[in-house]
Amino acid sequence: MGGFTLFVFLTIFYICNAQDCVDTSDLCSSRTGLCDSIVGLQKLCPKSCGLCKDKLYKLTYFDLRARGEQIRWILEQGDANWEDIRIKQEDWPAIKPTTLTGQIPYLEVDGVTIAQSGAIAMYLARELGLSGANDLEAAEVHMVWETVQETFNSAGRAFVEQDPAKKQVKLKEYDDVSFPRLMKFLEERLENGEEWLVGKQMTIADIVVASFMDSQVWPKPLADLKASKTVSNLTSKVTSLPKIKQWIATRPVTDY
Ligand SMILES: N[C@@H](CCC(=O)N[C@@H](CS)C(=O)NCC(=O)O)C(=O)O
Repeated sequence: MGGFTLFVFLTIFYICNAQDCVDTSDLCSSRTGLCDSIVGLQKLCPKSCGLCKDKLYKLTYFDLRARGEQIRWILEQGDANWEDIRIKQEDWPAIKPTTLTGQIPYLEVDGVTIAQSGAIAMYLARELGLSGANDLEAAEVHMVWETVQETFNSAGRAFVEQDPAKKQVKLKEYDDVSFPRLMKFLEERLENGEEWLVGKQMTIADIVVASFMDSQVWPKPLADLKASKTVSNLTSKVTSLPKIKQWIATRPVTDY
């Protein structure tokens, strides 16, 4: 090994293994920047190279899985230091006007609040080393995320509809269009025996799909969700990851 290579290796080794957590956010961001600038380092030692372990992420959502659960899984899988803030439905009207967009989830980190679940998911994916190997893979990850979200939104529209006739129309749209479209899209990505949805490693694309399948027992019965062997296998693989498995076993129990 040449001297320079050895130097780079030792530097990376030091950064990855440094135990002294410095929780000054400026320093953390600059060190994260250093890590990002060395090709592949984020993959070797995600979570800001182990230097910013105490960075705290606060996630606020209802006491439900629904739209918040995928973000909780990302935080768990990324081994993040995070707080699970759950708002009671009856408290929401008073809190709503104080939020950025009048909606949840939102994430607070380093004094900044981020609304919109897509923005939160993509930000955490980058922070925690779960966004793919390069920008192109990150775009593919985002594509999967949006496709799942459209299906989630279609189910949501049917769920909240009060008028029985309109509800049937919305359920039919979910059954005939949204859900099959998602399954076809996912099955095609996995059809050549691909291990993960994007690239050669697990990303939040796999997490969001597994979380959707795990939570989405309405309006589809579980049997329908399991009809696709490839998607069902992927879901099992993600839900068997030790950190996610542990989260599922210990998380608050909610109806949906
Ligand atoms: N586009 C937003 C949608 C957020 C959203 O619809 N949140 C719902 C809960 S799942 C909400 O805040 N509902 C309460 C309200 O709108 O007052 C996102 O992806 O975060």
